[in-house]
Amino acid sequence: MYTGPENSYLKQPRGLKSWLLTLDHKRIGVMYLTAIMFFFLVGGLLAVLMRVELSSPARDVVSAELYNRLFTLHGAIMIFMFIIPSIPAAIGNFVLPLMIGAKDVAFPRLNLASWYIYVVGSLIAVASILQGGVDTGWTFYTPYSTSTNSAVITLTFGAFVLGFSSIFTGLNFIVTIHKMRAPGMTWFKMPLMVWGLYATAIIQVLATPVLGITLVLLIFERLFGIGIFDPAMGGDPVLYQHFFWFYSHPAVYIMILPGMAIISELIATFSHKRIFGYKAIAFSSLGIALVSFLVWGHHMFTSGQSELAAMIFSFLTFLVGIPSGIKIFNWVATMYRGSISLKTPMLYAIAFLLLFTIGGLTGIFLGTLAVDVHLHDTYFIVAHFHYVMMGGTVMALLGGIHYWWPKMWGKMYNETWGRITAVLVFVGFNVAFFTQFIMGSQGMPRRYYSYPDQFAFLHEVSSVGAYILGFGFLIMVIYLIHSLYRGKPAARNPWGALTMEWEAASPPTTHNFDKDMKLEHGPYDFDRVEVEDEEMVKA
Ligand code: HEM
Ligand SMILES: [Cu+2]
Repeated sequence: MYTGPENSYLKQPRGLKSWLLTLDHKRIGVMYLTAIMFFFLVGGLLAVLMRVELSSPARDVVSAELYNRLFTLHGAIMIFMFIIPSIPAAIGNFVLPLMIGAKDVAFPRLNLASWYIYVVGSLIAVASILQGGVDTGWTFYTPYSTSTNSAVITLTFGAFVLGFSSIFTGLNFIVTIHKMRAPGMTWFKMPLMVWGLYATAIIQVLATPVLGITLVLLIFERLFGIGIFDPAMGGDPVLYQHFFWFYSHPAVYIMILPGMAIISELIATFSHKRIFGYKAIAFSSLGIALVSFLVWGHHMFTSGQSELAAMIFSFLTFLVGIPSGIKIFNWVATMYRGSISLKTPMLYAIAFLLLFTIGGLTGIFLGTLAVDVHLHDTYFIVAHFHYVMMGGTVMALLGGIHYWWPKMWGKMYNETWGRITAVLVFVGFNVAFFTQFIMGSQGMPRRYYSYPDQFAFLHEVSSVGAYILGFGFLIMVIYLIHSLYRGKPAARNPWGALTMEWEAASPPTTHNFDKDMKLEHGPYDFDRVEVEDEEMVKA
């Protein structure tokens, strides 16, 4: 299928075995990308099935028990197997060494091991389906998760294994960023993508072990009745929630920070302008990483925690808005008076700005103690986190996939179809999820397969939105795969960008660059450097 140069990393060395045993970060990135897109498809199909059920108030296609299993599996797959590894492990693996002018990551064998651990963890998690699935929700709250007879142990053990993959990727990236930068690339000459991956890696390494321990405790509680979450034995079920959210709140930043990292690159390149407030963006990533450890109690306002604790958590939650707001402000300021080119990746970046802002601001509503008591466990929550995770991270991921597609495969995708699809995805997404803010504020609870007639109209609209979204993804799959066979050969630097990965061939050779790299200009010096844009077409 692929007809690029013989010496590209895609062709050398040849054979399936050379892929399965590869130590090349680019190949590992491509293998991750394939795997996460597969799970995105599976998770997406489960979502569509739920939306079919929800398109009318009555019971249509699935039973209550099956519905519970669907949203649990959808949530677990989307979180643990899709979005957490998506940008860092798939895109990050591919671009990080290229962006810092290195030949590979610091520990290539550990990198390959991470991929295998990911595959094994995913297989274990998916095996829970064979045992009849899990009905607890992806959060596995006690006491229900210790008493239900569904396959909790298998799914949580899978998530436990997946955690190691994430930890090792984080460790690898931290060392790579410290040790492998090309001469001249000081910390403040790094692309902002690298800062974002660095902040993410810190959370991956510090928070993920907490989830690992929590899940092991849950498994032990089920197997041996150790009593840690069981009040009858002196334990406390709410303790589980503390442990879980101590990881899972920072984890939402494992999901969003790399998305923000991509957005910085897209906005600078397609505004053709020096990024506004480089240091502020870099430090706000670290700021978000730090504050993310202090706010987990906002998931527990209704759990009976003390009022003082709730007030403090509420206040700390507002603080997260500051570094996030700084980023949004700086991106908009970068676009201001830039020479903006509305290529597909930039359309996704703009979608991110709009949708993440809605997701983030509704997060502030939810962080407000009194408001959250009303909105807790309603569709407002479902809408909020889909705006952040899908409107934020998935939009950034799609932008990143299109942006680095020419580098990854040496082929250009069809720009017209790219733009049409970006609009479809944007419209479908909003129709599917904005409706849920309204339903949520009117009291529609989450995790129900059937509901009162008053919500019928909005649910139906929401389902139509999901179908539009699904249709958009279908077109995307078609034109992306088509591009591999028929796409125009990509130039070295098709977007006229200044970061180092664009100095490598498209696709790069096995060792990335044909010379030893040295930093010659900053990543956003558009005002100083004339870029050789081999195919800079005006939009
Ligand atoms: C492809 C479009 C998507 C659609 C149509 C969709 C739809 C849904 C639906 C219908 C629910 C169940 C709501 C309920 O009954 O409470 C749900 C829950 C959830 N979704 Fe999605 N979703 C999509 C994408 C995503 C993505 C990309 C992510 C994360 C990366 C995600 C993460 C979750 C999570 C964590 C839950 C909660 C599961 C639980 O309550 O345990 N979804 N989604
Ligand atoms: Cu949180």
